[in-house]
Amino acid sequence: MKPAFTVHLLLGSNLGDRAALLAVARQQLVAAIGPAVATSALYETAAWGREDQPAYLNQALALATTLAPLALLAQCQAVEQAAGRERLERWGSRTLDVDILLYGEAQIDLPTLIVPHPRLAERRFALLPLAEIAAEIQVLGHRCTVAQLLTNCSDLLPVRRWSA
Ligand code: X6L
Ligand code: MG
Ligand code: MG
Repeated sequence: MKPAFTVHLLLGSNLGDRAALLAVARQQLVAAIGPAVATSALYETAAWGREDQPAYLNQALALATTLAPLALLAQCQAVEQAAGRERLERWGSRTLDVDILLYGEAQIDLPTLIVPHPRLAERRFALLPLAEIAAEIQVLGHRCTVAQLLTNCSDLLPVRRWSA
């Protein structure tokens, strides 16, 4: 049997019916990638990078998978496409973004995929949902846990738990 890895993804949406888009994305990701191990709450988060944009809903998701990293990336991108994502401008608003934060304990450095996500430590919108489901995981390259990255994160943009 192929070994299964636990992968941690970050889902984000700031266009359309954000919560519905994330719910459909979760189902499609489980079908394409593997069973859910943990799911964080939804968080409403101020847009990073382009602060004139609508707020995001972000959510962290842990899945068990036997897919290799680039096959996993392809499935994440297919689910973004299914949500009607258009890449109009860098850092622009989007119906769905699916980012790979962690792939087991692997460090991956390919032209199209870097894991752990290189900007993870600077973004409260990713660290807070991830800490809810993976506080004690070690983040390679940083030599500390997700909880410690969150404690040390200087990002001040608002991130709060969201309910419909
Ligand atoms: C200077 C200028 C320093 C821009 C950093 C940071 C740009 C993050 C883009 C930056 C800069 C990004 C999400 C988001 C985006 C999301 C929230 C990005 C790419 N994705 N804001 N902004 N949630 N809250 O998922 O992350 S665009
Ligand atoms: Mg992103
Ligand atoms: Mg992305």
